[in-house]
Amino acid sequence: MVNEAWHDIYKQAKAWIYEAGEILKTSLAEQLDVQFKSSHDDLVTNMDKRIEQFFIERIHKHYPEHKIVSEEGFGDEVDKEHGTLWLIDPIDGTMNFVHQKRHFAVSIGIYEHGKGRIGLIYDVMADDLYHCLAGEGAYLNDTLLPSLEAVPLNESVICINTTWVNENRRIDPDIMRPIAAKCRGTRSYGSAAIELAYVATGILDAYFTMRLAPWDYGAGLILLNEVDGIATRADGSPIDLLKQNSILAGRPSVYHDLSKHIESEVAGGKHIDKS
Ligand code: 2AM
Ligand code: CA
Repeated sequence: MVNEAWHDIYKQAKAWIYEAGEILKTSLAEQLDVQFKSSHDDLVTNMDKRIEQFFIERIHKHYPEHKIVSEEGFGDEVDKEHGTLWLIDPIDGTMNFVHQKRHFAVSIGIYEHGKGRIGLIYDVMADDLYHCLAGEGAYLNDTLLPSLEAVPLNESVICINTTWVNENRRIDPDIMRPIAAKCRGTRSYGSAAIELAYVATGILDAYFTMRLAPWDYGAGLILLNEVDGIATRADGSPIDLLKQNSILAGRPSVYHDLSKHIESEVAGGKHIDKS
């Protein structure tokens, strides 16, 4: 596809994401219908479904040849990274949407034959749009984001969440404890998309999580790549765009520090889930 066509899609997707944000904002004053999915902490609302349908209807109408993979399952069956693919999370941070009424985002990553082209993460309540068209710089609203520079580990703020202390541990907690002790601080915001956007802007220095789905990280990876950040699975292998993955992402210096630490702990016999 020629660059002009990508500019049109970029403009259109931004307009839709702002429109979706308005619908979400308005909905906070209304009664939400909240349901459990796989467990008590896995929530879905009528709004997740409504916003997903909002995008699917528009994308199918405007770009009938494009495919969609989205969280609530109204998208397409996709098993190969070919063609133009939209990875959509209508609400990333649904628990925040329900409980905090802030720190939730609409996340859209658009790929062509597996290559990231457009990344959009809209933090609705902050009215912050993190966006990029690959090769043309990443932005927070109208501000160009600089390339990520080196930061020492002991001055870094790292985003981690409880997936490493949960009962069915996917990582040996002994791998994580020294990291938490060596960095300056840890944070957890409850929306992977916002957390990846924070890494892209440099207000977080790295992000480490044991399980994310394509719609959670689809946009974040494209933004991060645009500012020379690095993202892989926890064991350093490439992220499979159509599967659940662990994610280790960061500015290069901190990414490499964490990666080396994990690698040496695993070589010493500590357990890490390969996903
Ligand atoms: P969600 O709100 O769209 O479900 C919370 O730390 C982050 O992890 C959120 O981005 C959340 O996305 C995501 N998340 C929660 N449970 C998950 C699961 N079972 N698999 C993948 N991602 C999950
Ligand atoms: Ca979601």
